[in-house]
Amino acid sequence: PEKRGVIDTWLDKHHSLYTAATRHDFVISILDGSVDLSSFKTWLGQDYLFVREFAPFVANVLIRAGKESGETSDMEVVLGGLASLNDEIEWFKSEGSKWGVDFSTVVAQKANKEYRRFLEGLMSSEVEYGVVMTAFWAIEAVYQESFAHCLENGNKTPGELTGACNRWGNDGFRQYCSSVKNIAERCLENASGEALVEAEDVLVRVLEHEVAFISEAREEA
Ligand code: HMH
Repeated sequence: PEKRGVIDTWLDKHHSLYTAATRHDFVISILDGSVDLSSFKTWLGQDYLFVREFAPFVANVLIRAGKESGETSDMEVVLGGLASLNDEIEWFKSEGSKWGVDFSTVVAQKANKEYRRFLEGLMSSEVEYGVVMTAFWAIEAVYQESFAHCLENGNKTPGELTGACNRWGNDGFRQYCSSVKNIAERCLENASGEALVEAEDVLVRVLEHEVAFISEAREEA
C-alpha cells in the first residue's frame, strides 16, 4: 500500500474530470465491443502524431532528470519511458499498415495541436521539475488506466484491439507509471506553495487535453 500524497488529493478533488479522461466513451466502446473501427483508425493516426511530439517532451524530461534531480534513479525511470516510446512508434507503424492507415496523410486535429502546444510550454526551463513530472505522470497514467480497464475480466474487447490495450494496460507500464508518480510526489513534498498551485493546474489541464483529444479523435471518422 502506497502512502497517499498530494496527487491523490488532487485526483479526489477533480474526480469527475479524472473519470472523464480514464473512462472515456471511446474506452467504454472498446471494452463493451461496440467500438466503431473507423474511430479506432482515426484515433490511431492522431495518437501516432501525438507520440511523435511526446517523445521530444520525454527527452526534455530526461535531460532535466539528469541535471536537476538529486536521485540517480529518476533518469533511469524516464529513460525506460523513452525506450518504450521507441517500441511504441514501431508498433504504431505496424498497426498503421495492418489497418490501412497512411500516417503521411494524417492531419493533426485541433485538440491534438493544442495538446502538443501545451507540451511545448512545459519544455520551458521556467517550469519547475516537479511540475513537469506531475504532467508527465498524468499523461502516461491516463492511458495506463484507460487501457487497463479494457483488459479486465468479463469485458468484450475485440481480439484485434487487445494488442493496443496491452501496450498501455500491461503490468510493466503500470509499475512504470507508479515510479513516475513517486518521483512527482517526492518533488512536490518540498515544493513551494506557488509550484503546488502550478502542478495542480497542470494536472487538470492534462486531463482536459486528454478528454478533448480522445473526443475529437473518435468523432471524426
Ligand atoms: C493522447 N496520451 C495520449 N496518447 C498517448 N500515447 C499517451 C498519452 C501515452 O501515455
